[in-house]
Amino acid sequence: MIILYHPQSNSSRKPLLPFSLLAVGAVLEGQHEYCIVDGNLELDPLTRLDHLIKEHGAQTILAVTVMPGPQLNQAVPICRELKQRYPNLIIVWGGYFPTQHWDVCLKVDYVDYVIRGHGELVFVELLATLPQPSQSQLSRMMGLAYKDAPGQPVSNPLAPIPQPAQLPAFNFDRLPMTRYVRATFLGSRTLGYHSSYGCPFFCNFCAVVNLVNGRWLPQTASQVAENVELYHQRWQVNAVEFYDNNFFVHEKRVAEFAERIMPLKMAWWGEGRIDTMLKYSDTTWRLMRDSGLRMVFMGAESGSNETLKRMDKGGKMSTEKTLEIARLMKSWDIVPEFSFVMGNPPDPEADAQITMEFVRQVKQVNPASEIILYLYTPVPLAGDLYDEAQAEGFAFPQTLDEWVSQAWQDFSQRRSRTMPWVKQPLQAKIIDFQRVLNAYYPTSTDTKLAGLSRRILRLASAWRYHARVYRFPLELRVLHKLIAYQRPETSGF
Ligand code: B12
Repeated sequence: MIILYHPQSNSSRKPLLPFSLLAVGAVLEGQHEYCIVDGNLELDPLTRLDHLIKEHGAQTILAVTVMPGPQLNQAVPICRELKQRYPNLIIVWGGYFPTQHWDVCLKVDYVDYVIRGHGELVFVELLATLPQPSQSQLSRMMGLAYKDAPGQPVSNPLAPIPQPAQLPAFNFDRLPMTRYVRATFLGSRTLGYHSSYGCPFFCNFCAVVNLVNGRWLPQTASQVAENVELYHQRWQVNAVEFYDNNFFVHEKRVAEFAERIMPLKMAWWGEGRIDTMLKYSDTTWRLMRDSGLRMVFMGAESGSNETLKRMDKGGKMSTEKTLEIARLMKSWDIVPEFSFVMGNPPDPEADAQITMEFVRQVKQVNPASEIILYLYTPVPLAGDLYDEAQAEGFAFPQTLDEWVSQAWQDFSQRRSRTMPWVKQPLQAKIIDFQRVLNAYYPTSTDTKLAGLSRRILRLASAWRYHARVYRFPLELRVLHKLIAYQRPETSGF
């Protein structure tokens, strides 16, 4: 029996479909007995896992998907406890966190193997050799990290990414689908979908590069449209959020998809690149709008062209392009959602200042633009920015216990206050700016925020916004609490 376990992501939000496990499960169908345990749906995941292991006995394999942040926080104590109770239980980790920090994961006795990258096929290969693979078998499995004979962590090179168009379809019957349908600003019955692997760019602040090394492999437009139609028919879904790192890479695929789903009258949302979408034809924009595209999340990243160059955004990004797409999307009535990475080394003060001013320009051009401000958070081996962060004294934890400490949980969720190159007053400045901006331009994604509350927030913040007096907006803090304002960056992916 293989138990595919998704630790709880975030207790404060409704559960989202665990696509990592749907993808892994799809290749097990018909070959292995398996079940999915989604920690987001369980009151007591440890007891549930324990029951399953007891029921299925010694041959059980626990395969866990782990993202940094809350998932890691739940995966560590649960795996540790289960290994103590069942020393012969084989535990395999996969997903973003172990892909990047495989060596740290393999230092503990409660993680036996790590699957790195898009590893569903490698996982099947590993299963064929369990429970006692030889070192030579292990050393040949691309995408596997394991312990060598003396017990030291070693990793093989990443496996080629499987072609999603040729992978078996997700088996949604493995999950209680209705529990994932939720109301969002897009529609009363929203579900997520994931239609492509990777991203063809090498932005050096992004963890996706470590997973796919610049490759992007999609499902076909008709596969995606068929699944959206299935959502619509079986679960009366009226809105879809695409979790793809970059849904809009291929214009023809997007246009064909839009055309195919047009009759369904759905609303949809996805993540894309500014420079890619600026090249789209009017015909594609019209198809996207008419098929229900409401909002596109895009990394604008910085208000400084110099920083953009250093981020390796492919050399094609500029602040002028951000303004251009803001204007263009206004004309199509599709909301741009821009994320910015603030406080980049080596001069985080100046960097943040320039970006804050730039955000104001974006709002002037298109006031409906959503703005998401993140603090620069290094990912391992990702170029100049990481090198500079290291030079300032940054180092990743060397143990899982340290990773689950409060300070590193904050780091993983991009709200750390202890990054060596970002000094406290700057952190506070960014938070204050965000507070004023969010009050003056309340997000449209918070469906509970009524017209009157929006007007109150705007009125209360107008003088600060106009006079650029962002410091200590205590009154806005109180207002945001009273109105239960939901910040867009905490509700995003
Ligand atoms: C949906 C999502 C979420 C959901 C959680 C998902 C859920 N079901 O509950 C929510 C919104 C809660 C979330 C939160 C966060 N997320 Co998130 N999230 C995503 C997103 C958009 C999609 C994930 C997905 O479904 N992928 C599709 C599947 C098919 O791919 P996959 O997960 O990589 O799985 C494949 C392989 O990794 C591997 N694999 C994965 N697990 C396993 C397990 C086994 C056993 C095996 C064999 C293989 C395997 O095989 C799978 C098939 O190929 C990704 C970006 C992306 N497109 O992947 C970001 C992403 C993973 N998130 C990210 C981050 C940073 C976060 C946060 C930590 C930060 C934040 N935004 O506050 C938070 C907190 C994390 C948490 N645990 O709560 C980053 C990770 C960066 C990093 N440094 O590693 C990503 C990459 C976004 C980004 N570009 O920055 N997230």
